[in-house]
Amino acid sequence: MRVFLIHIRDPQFYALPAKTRAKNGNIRVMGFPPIGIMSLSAVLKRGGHECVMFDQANPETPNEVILEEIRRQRPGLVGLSFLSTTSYPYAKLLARQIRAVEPEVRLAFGGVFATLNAERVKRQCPEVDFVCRGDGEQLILDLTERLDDPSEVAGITWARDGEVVHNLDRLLDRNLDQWPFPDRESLPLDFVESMPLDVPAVLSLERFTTMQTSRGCPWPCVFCDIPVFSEGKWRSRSPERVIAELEQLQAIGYGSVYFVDDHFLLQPKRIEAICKGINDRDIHVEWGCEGRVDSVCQHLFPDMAKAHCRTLMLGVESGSQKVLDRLQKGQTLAEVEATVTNAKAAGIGIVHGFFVVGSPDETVEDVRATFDFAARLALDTFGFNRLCVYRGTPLWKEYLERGLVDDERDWYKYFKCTEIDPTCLTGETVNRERTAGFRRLFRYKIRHYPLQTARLLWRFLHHMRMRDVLYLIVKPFLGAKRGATKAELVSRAVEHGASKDAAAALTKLNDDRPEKVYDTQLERRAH
Ligand code: B12
Ligand code: SF4
Repeated sequence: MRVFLIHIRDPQFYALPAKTRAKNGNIRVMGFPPIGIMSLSAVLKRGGHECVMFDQANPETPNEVILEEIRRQRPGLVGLSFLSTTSYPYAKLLARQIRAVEPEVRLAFGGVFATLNAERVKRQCPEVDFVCRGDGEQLILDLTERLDDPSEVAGITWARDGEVVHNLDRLLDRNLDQWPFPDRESLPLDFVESMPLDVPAVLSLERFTTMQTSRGCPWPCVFCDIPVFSEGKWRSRSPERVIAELEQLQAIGYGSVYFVDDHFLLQPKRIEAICKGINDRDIHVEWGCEGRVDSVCQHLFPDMAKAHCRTLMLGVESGSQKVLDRLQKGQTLAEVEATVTNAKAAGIGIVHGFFVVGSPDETVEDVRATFDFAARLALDTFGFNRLCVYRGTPLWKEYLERGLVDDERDWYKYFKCTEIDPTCLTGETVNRERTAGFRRLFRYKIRHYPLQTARLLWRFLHHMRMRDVLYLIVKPFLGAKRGATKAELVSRAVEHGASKDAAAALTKLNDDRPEKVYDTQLERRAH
């Protein structure tokens, strides 16, 4: 069967770095590759199907081109893949456009958001035949065989005689080694480093890709839906498969890889074997990963550094123990300090801290403590996002009980907690404190970590234009809230809070609005 797979993006989350092309003729895109559809494409091809992928980050395949290709090639199934609440409006839009031009084609949705909201998505978007939940590999193979009667396909939500049917869940498959490596070479795109500041990843302009070496996380942080998505389980690929994939990536010219695992630092034996394998096979691809600060793998940081781990991203969240406990993060400030110190001492180049502000019960003093804590830590980079609440998380459940959200009315909306929770500071206060906090943080870093700061600036200058670096430095001191500059929109080289706000606002609008925003983005890009 011919299957089309489309990775849906909201334009706020990728950028075209330059008009230059890669040596192989591919268009260079700054962002994370669509590893979800790449994984499914490999599985389909191995199963004897034909698969054509599209990524909305590709300026040469706007929706109109995708529609034309669907008309021309008449695939048996079109799968739309998207990650989050903010890309759902664009998925709906494309699904409706496809249905309008091809009334007969079978349409499927998949990804985390669709999984956690399957029945509601099916009702709101009846144009889509199948909402696919959880892992897609075996599911899509099964679906291609039973398009006409999917009643036996576990993990899908569909409609029979106008009634929404929620088939049984698929059993979690622990054998991740059975799947082929993602199909990274079929899209005419070369990805380079992801947004250097929002998510610094490996901070390199080498040919970049992502890998998934494990899935899931068993912790109960109240703002996170991964434990629900992964049924509280952690599953991993064997070190041998991970090393073989890295070896293949090196052979085809990739220079940096980011592991999109939810918690890479979980199993010491596996990490030890991966690091050993990397060295034994002379793999020199640089990599980055994420993990918890209470990881029992810290003694392996030196091994990881030797095996070219360049970036370690840690979920620090807050500099207030009270807030950490409120978020059920299950970690202490002392653990954060020890982990950052250990990682730097081990020689890991970039240690990043993910922080959130605007949490329930957080006071001005807590926000200040967070920035002061971040300043004192030997972190190289940091991000301070406003806490959001998604359906599926324990925090959403709490908000339902407190009457702050309504499942029927609000399930597809993107809320910052400050917008709806009276126990949060106001958005204005959080923004004011964040600006002031950044100033103190930068001053502290320059005074107490001059070498580290200089090294980081040098690194940025190596990869970013001077203009963007300067803007980055002065931005926190500008005070007044400003919209995204052209440079921000185009290069994503600087923090892009305003674009994110736009993405969030879009989830709350009527269904016709994404169409207009999409058109505006295309026009803007064309100029
Ligand atoms: C990497 C990542 C990013 C990258 C983007 C990656 C990309 N390609 O664009 C960056 C850093 C840019 C990012 C940004 C954001 N992200 Co993010 N991200 C992730 C992360 C860590 C991994 C995703 C991934 O690569 N998974 C690996 C692939 C293989 O899995 P997959 O895509 O899910 O696909 C599998 C299945 O879902 C299924 N499948 C997928 N599509 C389809 C389609 C069909 C037809 C079928 C049958 C099956 C199927 O099959 C695949 C193989 O099994 C996830 C966490 C997670 N575990 O998913 C969060 C996550 C998806 N992100 C999240 C959020 C909130 C965001 C942001 C809104 C954050 C923000 N406030 O700025 C933005 C929005 C981005 C956007 N618009 O899509 C949330 C989503 C929560 C929600 N309910 O909305 C998650 C779940 C993390 C979390 N717990 O908070 N993200
Ligand atoms: S925030 Fe991180 S540690 Fe907490 S549940 Fe989510 S993935 Fe796990």
